[in-house]
Amino acid sequence: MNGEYTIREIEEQPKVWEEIFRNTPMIEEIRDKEEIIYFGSGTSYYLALSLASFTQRYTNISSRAMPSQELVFFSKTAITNKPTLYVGISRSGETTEVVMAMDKVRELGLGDFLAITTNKDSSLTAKGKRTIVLESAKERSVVMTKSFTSMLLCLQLGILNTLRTEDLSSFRERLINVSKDLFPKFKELSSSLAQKEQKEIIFLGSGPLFGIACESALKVREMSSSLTSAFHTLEFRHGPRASLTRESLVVVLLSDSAKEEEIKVAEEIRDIGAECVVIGESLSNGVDIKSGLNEFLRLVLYMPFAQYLGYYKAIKKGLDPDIPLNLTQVVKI
Ligand code: F1P
Repeated sequence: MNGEYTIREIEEQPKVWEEIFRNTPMIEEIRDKEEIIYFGSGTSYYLALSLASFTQRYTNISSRAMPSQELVFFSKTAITNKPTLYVGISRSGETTEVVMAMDKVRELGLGDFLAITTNKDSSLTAKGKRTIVLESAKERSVVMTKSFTSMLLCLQLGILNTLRTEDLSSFRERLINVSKDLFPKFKELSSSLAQKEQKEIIFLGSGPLFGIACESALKVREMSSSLTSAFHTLEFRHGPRASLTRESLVVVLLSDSAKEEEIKVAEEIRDIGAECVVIGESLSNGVDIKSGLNEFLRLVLYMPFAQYLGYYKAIKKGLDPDIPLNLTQVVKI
């Protein structure tokens, strides 16, 4: 059956998340740092975007995300002489640019080097000073689903565990309990939306949700070869909305900090006649996640919507989500 690995990996996420809560790492490397730079490629870069926003919010340390290629080819625009923690993110641990970037920062950078992967015998594992390996997040599919949310959650928990500022057991309880209803809710909504023809599918997100919006757009694009894009929510007014038609689907991933303005953007989109789905917390008109978690802690809960949408759209188009067109599981140049 088409997509059997992908659907299984999507639905295994809460189980892997539970295991990560049971084995939460410490990330002592953040101590005494003036900069934290997360780097990865594709999905792993989008993970870095959300994680950098979360990290600066909780640690007050300047935190940035960049595509691995920028560290390799434009290292002078990224590396400073400040004490820095470099974190390489890679499901396979074999993406050429990520391995090259880790080499580069070790050669040029000051500070510490951490890696996270699902592949314990990878080249990245060999290059990092310390590597967090999440074998339970290993995937058969080309596209990243549980590996994305698991590596994101693991690094979030590692930072919270090191700071000792959050009650991780209540975080775990809320995340796992809400997943029981949320996954079926997203599955039903996404499978119904997937039956419609959309000219374009756009995801909007602010703050830590911009990385989630980018990853959501990539998931649907990769699995179903659909035209998708992602923007910061209010940025959508500054030009990108020009392409909206009745065949457009726009998904607004609501934050807490900009919620009121983001809802106005959604209303403007509906006024133009495009379909608009709003996903957030404490919502009357939209999909209410009902986690009781803030915009930084509930990040992984937004992902099943786009993962299911990509899966069902691929099936509708007669494609196999496990083997997306033009893609390989590991990108080596
Ligand atoms: C990540 C990546 C994904 C892409 C596809 C192939 O590589 O390039 O971004 O969507 O799944 O793998 P990595 O995390 O293994 O470095």
